[in-house]
Amino acid sequence: MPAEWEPHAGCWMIWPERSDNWRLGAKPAQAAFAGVASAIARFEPVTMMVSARQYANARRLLPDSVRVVEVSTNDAWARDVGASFLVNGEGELRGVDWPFNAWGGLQNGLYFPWDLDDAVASKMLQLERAVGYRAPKIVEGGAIHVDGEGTVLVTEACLLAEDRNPAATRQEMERVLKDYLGASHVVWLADGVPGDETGGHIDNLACFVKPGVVLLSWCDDPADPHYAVSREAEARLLGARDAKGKAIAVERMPMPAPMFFTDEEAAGIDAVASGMERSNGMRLAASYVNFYIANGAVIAPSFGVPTDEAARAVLARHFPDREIVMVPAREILLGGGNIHCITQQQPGVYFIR
Ligand code: KQY
Repeated sequence: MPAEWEPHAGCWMIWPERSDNWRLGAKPAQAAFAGVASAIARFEPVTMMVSARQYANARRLLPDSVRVVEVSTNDAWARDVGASFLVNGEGELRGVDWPFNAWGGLQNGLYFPWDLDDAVASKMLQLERAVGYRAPKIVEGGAIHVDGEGTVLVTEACLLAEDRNPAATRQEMERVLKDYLGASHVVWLADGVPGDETGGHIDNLACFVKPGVVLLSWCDDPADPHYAVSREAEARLLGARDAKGKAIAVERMPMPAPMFFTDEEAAGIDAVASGMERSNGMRLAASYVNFYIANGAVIAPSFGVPTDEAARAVLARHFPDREIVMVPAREILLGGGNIHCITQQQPGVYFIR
C-alpha cells in the first residue's frame, strides 16, 4: 500500500444524508463535505458516491469537476468502508475489501444494517476495473496508517477489539495486515483518542508524515484523559522501529481544547434506536491529525478555535512543498470523524517504485 503522500489518481468520498448522525437533515454536513471536496478538487480528481435520492442535490452543490456516481451506502465514511488501494509489482491498481460491521457489530456498532457500506469497496474496485482482495478480518481504513515502506501503524483498541474480530490474536492480525497490504512490520499503539466512537482509530491519534516521522495528537492537560493516551503512544513510538529497522521520530500536534455538542446541535439530530449517542455536553473527538494529503496539498480540519493556527504551522513545517488548506470541519466532527475519515486516496499507477 503506497503512503498517502505518494502521487494520487484521485480521491473518493461519500455524500452524507442520514439524519440520525448529521443534524438538520444533513444540510450543514453536506455543505462541509462540499467544502472538503472542492478543496481537494483543486489538486486532484474527486469522485463523490451518492444515493439515488440525493444525486441531483449533490450534483447541484458540488463543483462540475467532481465526478458524482450513484452508490448506495449506510453512511458517509469513505476511509472506513472504501477500498484500501494498493499498487502491485507491475504498477497495477489493486485494492483490499475489508469486511465492515459499523465499528462493532450488533454489540457496539453505531448502526444496523451496514450491508450497503460493506459492499462499497467492491463497487469502487469494479468502477476502476481493479482486482480486489476480500480480507478475512474486519479492519476499517481509518484503523491503519502506512509509511509506504512496509510499516503499518495501528491501535490495539481497534485491531484486537472483541466486537470486530472475536478472539483474534496479535499474530493473526499482523499476518492479515502483512498479507493484504504488502507490509512487513506492524507498530502497535494502545488506545485512540478518548471519546472516539470508532473505538480508537489510529487516524484520529497519529499518522506518518514521511518514513520515520509520526505526528501525534498531543495533550498537556493532566486532567484530560488524552494526556495519558498521548504519553503512552509517544513512549511506544520512541521504543519502536520501522520496517527498515530505523528509529521513529515523534512530532507533537497540539490538540484543540475540549469541544462539546451544544444544545442546539444535539437537538438537530433525529433520535432513533441506533448506537450513536448524541447529547448536549458530549465531548467531540477533535484532532488535527485527521487530515488528507492530496497531490500538492494537505487538506486539514479547522474548528474556529485558537489552536487552528498552531496546527497549520505544524503542518506547514512537515509539508513544506504542499499548500496547507484548512477547511471548517466542525459539522464533520459532529458526525463522529473528520477529513481523513471521509476521504480515500487512490494511488496513481503511473509511478514505478
Ligand atoms: O472516524 C471515522 N473513521 C468514522 C466515524 C464514524 C462515526 C459514525 N457516526
